[in-house]
Amino acid sequence: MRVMMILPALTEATSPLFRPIKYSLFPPLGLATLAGYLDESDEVTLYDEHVERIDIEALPSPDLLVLQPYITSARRSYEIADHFRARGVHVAMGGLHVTSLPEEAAQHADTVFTGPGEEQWPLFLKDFRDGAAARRYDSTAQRTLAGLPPVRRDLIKRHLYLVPNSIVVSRGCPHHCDFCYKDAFFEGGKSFYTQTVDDALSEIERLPGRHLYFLDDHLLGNRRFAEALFDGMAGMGRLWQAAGTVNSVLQPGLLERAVDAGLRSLFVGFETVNDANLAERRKNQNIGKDYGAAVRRLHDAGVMVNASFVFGLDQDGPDVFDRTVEWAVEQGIETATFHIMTPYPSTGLWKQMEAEDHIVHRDWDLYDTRHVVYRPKGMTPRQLEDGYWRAYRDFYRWSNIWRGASAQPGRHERMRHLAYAGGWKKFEPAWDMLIRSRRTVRAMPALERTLAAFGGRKAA
Ligand code: B12
Ligand code: SF4
Repeated sequence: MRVMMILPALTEATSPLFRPIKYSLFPPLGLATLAGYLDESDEVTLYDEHVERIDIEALPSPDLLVLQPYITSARRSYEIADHFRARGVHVAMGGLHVTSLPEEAAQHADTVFTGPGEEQWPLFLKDFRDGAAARRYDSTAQRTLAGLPPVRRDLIKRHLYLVPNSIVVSRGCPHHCDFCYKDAFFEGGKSFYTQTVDDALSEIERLPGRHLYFLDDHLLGNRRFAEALFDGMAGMGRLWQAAGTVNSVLQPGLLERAVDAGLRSLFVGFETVNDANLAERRKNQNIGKDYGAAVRRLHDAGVMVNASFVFGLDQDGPDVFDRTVEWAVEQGIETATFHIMTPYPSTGLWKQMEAEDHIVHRDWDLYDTRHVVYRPKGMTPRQLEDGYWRAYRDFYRWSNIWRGASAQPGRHERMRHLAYAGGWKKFEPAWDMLIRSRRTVRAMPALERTLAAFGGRKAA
């Protein structure tokens, strides 16, 4: 059987003019995971439009086309799907956006899947080979990562990515923030589960080099699993980055074990400096937590912080941008990611906004967390978009990078701050040249050196 898999990209990612480095960071792990279920005799090709151009007219017709649309790439995904269906190709679609809006996706696909793919995808493959594929497969309660075949990393064009060693060892998250994709995606079954520690360690061992990036929503979410994983990784000489909550950082002992296993930077969802927003958005695990203490704990352990913030929550007024940037700079946070609150279809936030008639349009292209797609309560849409862009500009001003560096506890940490924060945002044009040279992976040694030279816990 000839199978073609495509991760379509939103328009900006394929722009001939300028492509932000973020699109060249991570390979398409979801599709490479599904490819693991194919037979050895199947012929499979995997394209990622974030890093390569595809001319759909020129591509041959496979027996099966597999597409994974995100909300912002839904339009492009449907365009590709319609093209291949017109040629008589069977098109299968699944993933986050399809799970949010299966009826919409079904207008462009022969088969749609809701929820994680591991359970229904093998059933579909059997049905498809038997000539009896159904129109829709819904993931049910029996979710597990046990027996997961190895991710088909041989299909990933490693040289096109800055972080080819991306890895996921769990699915979902134990929390229930109502703006997050998670509860809607995992509805009807378990919403947080992990691989066995042995399987996760084997997957890590298969990856060359030192650097790893865990894309798990919350790698520290199951303490027992996380501790066993970190103990297994200690001594491997890995340097890695991951995501975790404020709460998990403050837990005694866990962070230290992660650092001893090679943790060097953590993506943390602070979301808002307005405490009143947290309860409204069910971000319960952050309520009453000392954000400053979490940052200090990370810095003292030699871990850089990538802080994530959302603007436009109900309690936010026009002062929220300056307050957030000021707080982040004062704390010496190395990198920050800002978002305009975006109600993804079928989340709790979406349902609330629909009921209040606050959603202003359904142009999914603009659901990219940089546009205002709803009527905010505490400011105008214009103030919100302008404030969002200003926050980025202000946070990454050299004067603020210097101020952030001087908030660091020691000389080493200050150097690291300058190397990382400066390198990340200030050299976007250099990143762009590297992407165009189609050798993005060449930047990896520099990233490894930065993480190795400046990170880690001082001996007790
Ligand atoms: C890595 C990542 C990226 C990477 C690239 C994506 C990539 N290469 O896969 C980059 C940095 C480019 C990126 C960008 C953006 N991202 Co992003 N990203 C992620 C992240 C952290 C991990 C994705 C991943 O690898 N998951 C692990 C794999 C194993 O899971 P998976 O891909 O979902 O695949 C499984 C299932 O979905 C399903 N499945 C998927 N496809 C199919 C197809 C079939 C046929 C079947 C049967 C099953 C199936 O089976 C797979 C195995 O279980 C997720 C968070 C998350 N936990 O998923 C956010 C996430 C997907 N991103 C999100 C967003 C909002 C964005 C941006 C808009 C952010 C921005 N402001 O720029 C952009 C735009 C993306 C676009 N292309 O349009 C949202 C998506 C919301 C939505 N409803 O679509 C998420 C969920 C983050 C969040 N919590 O809000 N992202
Ligand atoms: S902690 Fe993060 S991943 Fe978990 S539900 Fe909240 S936003 Fe989603």
